[in-house]
Amino acid sequence: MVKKEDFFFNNNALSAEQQEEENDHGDISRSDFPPNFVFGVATSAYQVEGACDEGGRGPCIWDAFTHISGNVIDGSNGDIAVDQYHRYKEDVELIAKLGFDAYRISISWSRIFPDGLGTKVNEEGITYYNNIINSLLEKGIEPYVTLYHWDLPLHLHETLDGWLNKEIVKYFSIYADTCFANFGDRVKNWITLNEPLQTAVNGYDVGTFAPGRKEKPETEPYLAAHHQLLAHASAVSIYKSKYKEKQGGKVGMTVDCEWAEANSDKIEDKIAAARRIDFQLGWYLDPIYYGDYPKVMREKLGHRLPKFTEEEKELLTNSLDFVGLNHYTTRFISHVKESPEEGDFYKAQTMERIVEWEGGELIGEKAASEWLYMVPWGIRKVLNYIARRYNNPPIYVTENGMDDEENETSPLHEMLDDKLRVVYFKRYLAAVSQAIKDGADVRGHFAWSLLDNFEWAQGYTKRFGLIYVDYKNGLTRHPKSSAYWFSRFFKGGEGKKSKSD
Ligand code: GBH
Repeated sequence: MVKKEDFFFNNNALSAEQQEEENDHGDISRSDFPPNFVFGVATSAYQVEGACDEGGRGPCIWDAFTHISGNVIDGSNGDIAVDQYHRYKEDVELIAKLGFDAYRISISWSRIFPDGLGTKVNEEGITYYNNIINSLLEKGIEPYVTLYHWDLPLHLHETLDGWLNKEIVKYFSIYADTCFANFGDRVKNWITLNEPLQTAVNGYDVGTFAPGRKEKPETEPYLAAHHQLLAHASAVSIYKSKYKEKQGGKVGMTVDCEWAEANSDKIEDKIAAARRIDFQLGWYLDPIYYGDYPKVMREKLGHRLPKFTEEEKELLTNSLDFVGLNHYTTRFISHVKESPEEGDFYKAQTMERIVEWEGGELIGEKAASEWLYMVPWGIRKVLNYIARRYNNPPIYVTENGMDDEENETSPLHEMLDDKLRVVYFKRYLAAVSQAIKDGADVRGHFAWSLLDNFEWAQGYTKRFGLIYVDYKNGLTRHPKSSAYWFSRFFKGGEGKKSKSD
């Protein structure tokens, strides 16, 4: 167990309480970041667009998954979501008013190719993304575009088993090529995949996300991960050979990582924490930076882990202009023989995730989601880890944020007064600025999320937005205190603690 006081002393870091005190004197401000540092907000297509059968969009695996009862806690789905498809102008307007530099969206693959096969482009889909990209640029907001944020065209799942079939690499490549060709004159920052780990583990091991497979947990997650990596590498090679010179953009991939801190000084706990990081980041970044999966994964998984050919290794090498990092929370890790968690991926890690300091105090304040605790020092550690382990690549924090519980009985003004979210961002941003001072090449931070939206298996029960969406009153948008905090922060000086904070 980790003793809190010792931990902060040994790590030369401020605890939440110390940070609070510090905040009373001088707050985090815009000038703590380099002038060209990018501040953005993020969403993803399935979570916000809605219009599921408009504009020629084909069905995706999340349409099918959400319509099976029991898969989403409140029985909801993204059919309408928060209707960004029809309200993008209003949303862009809000982003501009608040003063963000960038907006990270994702493209719905089945809006571009309704059956995923890449034979016939759906022009209405192209028009929609042209419209949103153009309105962003008109307002001086830089689009950051993710190609795949979990919404695989359903037809590819039904006919090819989706990510389990190597053929998917070909279809993803055609799709990526089409996006670069149509939008690349204006989009300069691309992200191929969002959190391939979650697709592999939740989609093909524990089955809590679409396509909900859990039949062959000992092999399928590793295959799904493998094909995602190959799809990424192929898309990047297309960008490099056909578009990079002319368009001059950059392509990254977004990985997710909870920081893993050893639960004691025991060597086996330290090894377990390192292993935990290898299973998250190493799974995707080691093949790109070192040509193969981490040694510990090869040892633990044996023949269940697919192998790369020499040619594939070549394609993967140097396939990232930047690392996108989604980071929300941190755990203490201790070594155990048998993982208490469901899922082959967790069993293979022989570790237990712990959320308490010695003495029983929580690792950080709990948000609404079961898995989310506010632990600002974790983001500094994970950023420094990436810098050290992967030769200091440019990093964008492509998601970071926390959620409130939906509460139908709370009055609107209470839901808009999201004090804890303001504290979360102040502390996490302070930790990001420390990581930059430590030497990590962090280029930007995107708050998750612009709006309350469809939170996957949690439906609409969790609210991650800087902007409240009134689901009962015509999906109207209402900026929360955190949105106004950001806007003062951008103007400089006014991020300082004021009486209203
Ligand atoms: C991101 O995933 C997603 O990219 C984004 O779409 C999403 O809205 C956002 O986070 C907020 O969740 O219930 O214990 O099985 C973050 C990684 C993956 C963390 C799923 C929580 C479920 C944990 N998330 N995971 S559990």
